[in-house]
Amino acid sequence: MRNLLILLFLPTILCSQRALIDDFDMAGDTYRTDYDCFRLTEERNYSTGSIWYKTPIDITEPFSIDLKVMLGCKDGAGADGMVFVFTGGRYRTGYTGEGIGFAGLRPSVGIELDTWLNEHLNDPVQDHIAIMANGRVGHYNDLAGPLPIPNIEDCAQHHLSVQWDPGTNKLAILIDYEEVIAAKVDLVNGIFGGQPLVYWGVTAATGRYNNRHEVCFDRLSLGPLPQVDPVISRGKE
Ligand SMILES: [Ca+2]
Ligand SMILES: [Ca+2]
Repeated sequence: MRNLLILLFLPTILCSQRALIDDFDMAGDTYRTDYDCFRLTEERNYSTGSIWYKTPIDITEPFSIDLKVMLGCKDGAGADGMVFVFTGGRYRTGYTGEGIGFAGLRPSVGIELDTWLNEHLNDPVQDHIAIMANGRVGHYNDLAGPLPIPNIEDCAQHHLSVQWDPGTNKLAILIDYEEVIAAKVDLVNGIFGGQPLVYWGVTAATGRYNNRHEVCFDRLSLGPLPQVDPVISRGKE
């Protein structure tokens, strides 16, 4: 009986793995904190940083990536935000300031958490989230959003989950365990030119204003997605 139970639970155990700190490369101003997270920027102007998982992931298979993000303690004067990125080529950090370390990366898909209003990019006044393609940070051809969210520069860690289902081409983003935005997109053919192996990571940047940006990785789960409550998805479907 005991062996049977072990066999039953084995697939679940095997398809979920805790991301280790040494599984990531750091770029730009990033450094590892003494509590095993990554600080991508300090409270310093014109800073940028990124981390990248060293092993590419196969986007023809379903997966979810869970992490915690901290976007600083300054609301009104805090900038610029963070972007979770899938990228095809050799990974690096994109442009600073309003580029949030994502601008200029191509081919790519970015899930932007933007905390600074740039009117010429069509940013909403509030902190906002958007799913964007190919390093374009202006909100003119977003895959989903931009969607205003409550102030996220609240000095607290927030759980972020990125879930990909190639069966339905749904890329869904959960903040603090609630789905807030989703896009229907053919990642393999529509974005990455038929290339199924892509790198993933997180970028952050400051400009004329700044904030402290940190990320801690929790878990990479390969295989069928966990069931989540059917919360209203306000992204483009
Ligand atoms: Ca912005
Ligand atoms: Ca804010």
